[in-house]
Amino acid sequence: MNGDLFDLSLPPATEALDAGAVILRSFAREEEAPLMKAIAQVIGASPLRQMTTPGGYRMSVAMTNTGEVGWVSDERGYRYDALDPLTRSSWPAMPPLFRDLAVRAALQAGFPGFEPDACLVNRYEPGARLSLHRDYDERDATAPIVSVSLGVPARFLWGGLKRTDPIKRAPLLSGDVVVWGGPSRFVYHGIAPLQPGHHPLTGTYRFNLTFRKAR
Ligand code: MD3
Ligand code: FE
Repeated sequence: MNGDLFDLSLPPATEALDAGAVILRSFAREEEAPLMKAIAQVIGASPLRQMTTPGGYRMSVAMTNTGEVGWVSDERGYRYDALDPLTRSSWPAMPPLFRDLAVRAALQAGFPGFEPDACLVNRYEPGARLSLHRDYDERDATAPIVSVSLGVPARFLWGGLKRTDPIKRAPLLSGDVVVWGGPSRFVYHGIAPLQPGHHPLTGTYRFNLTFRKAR
């Protein structure tokens, strides 16, 4: 029983969500307000928009990008583009606050030297969802993807490398950061329809930032 009352050990800094997937609970907690302020600036330059899938569906998640390139979807397919098709200008530069957070999270998860060149900004309204998919439009398969959740909680779904693999579920709360690399880089994943909720910084919305090395 020695030490029970005097146990000052910290909770683990990293927790494995799956092989190669590391969850850093509350990693971005102290930066939520400045992150939301930077997101507002990004949206001011390149507005959120609901993109169309190659299959002709309008996505329920509204998106924009920051960085050298941005992820876009339209009737012609998915790709990374240096220009925002809406403004016909470059995407806004990645705020140093964004980049530093992503680089620190990747390092903590065992991926030193992460150099994100793209950050997809997703905004979920109540009912918005992201159906099961894989992210394979990025050129560098050795680089992880870093995701930052802000605002209303979401239910994250992920499976395996095959669409038919069993689906696991985990809540993603504001400030949580997940790093997906190695064997989990190409797993199927999605977000269940957002439940009504409220967060002091985002109102009824959930925001998600995903940092990628696309080129
Ligand atoms: C696992 N975004 O933008 S974040 C996406 O919350 C995307 O907006 C979701 O899936 C969101 O493509 C989920 C968690 C996440 C992001 C990328 C991954 C998990 C991933 C890439 C590979 C494997
Ligand atoms: Fe994804």
